[in-house]
Amino acid sequence: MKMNDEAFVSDTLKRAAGERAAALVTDGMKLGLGSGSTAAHFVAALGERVREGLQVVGVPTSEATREQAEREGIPLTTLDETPELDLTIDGADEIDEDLRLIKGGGGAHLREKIVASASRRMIVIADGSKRVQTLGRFPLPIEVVPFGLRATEIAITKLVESLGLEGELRLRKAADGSTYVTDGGHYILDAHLGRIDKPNVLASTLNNIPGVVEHGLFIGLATGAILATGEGLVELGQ
Ligand code: ABF
Repeated sequence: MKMNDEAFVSDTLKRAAGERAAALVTDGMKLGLGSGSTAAHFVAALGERVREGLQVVGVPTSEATREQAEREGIPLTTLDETPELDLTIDGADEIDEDLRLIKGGGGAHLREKIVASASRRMIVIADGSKRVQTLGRFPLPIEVVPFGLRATEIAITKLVESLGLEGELRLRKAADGSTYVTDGGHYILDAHLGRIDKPNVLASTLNNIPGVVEHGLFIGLATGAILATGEGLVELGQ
């Protein structure tokens, strides 16, 4: 399918960020391999370096990334075998000035957060349009257990309102119209909040709701970012 110009520019920027991230990897690194289209560019560039002799192992954050990494010939491991990682490279849907993220547009945020938490460093790669002053324009994915879904929805709505936020929760659908099911067998409620003024508070309180498995607010996990803009790469943190 031919990309339209905007999509082509975005993909070019994502590729630049992914290739820059792959250049940061050194021999012997234990890596977290992110998910999404930007991370796919990183995995492809990493695969080239592996085929040239780079010695690394990687923990994939989704089945899609696992399949791509296997095709690229990147040696894979698990967090059980390799519980402490050196570096995770992953995409994001929004990035604020404090490197707080909204992730999960692709539904992989549960494994992504676990892998990021096991990593000494996490570098986010994205096209520059993902950078925002305030998180929340992108709907916040909230992963929930199917059991008791309606009760969980009501609890989340009450919490959101208690924090002075407002917005609609929408059960994520798959392409065929069925309810989307994550790699972990859960559902996702996308919270269309518009803006999240206190992401740290929302992140910690969401975790207290029974039935909520995980959410897409990544607070204090990203140590750096590589943002590709029309003027070049912007590198933040490390
Ligand atoms: C994944 O990549 C998700 O957590 C995030 O939603 C998505 C970003 O997608 P893309 O890189 O395709 O813009 O990490």
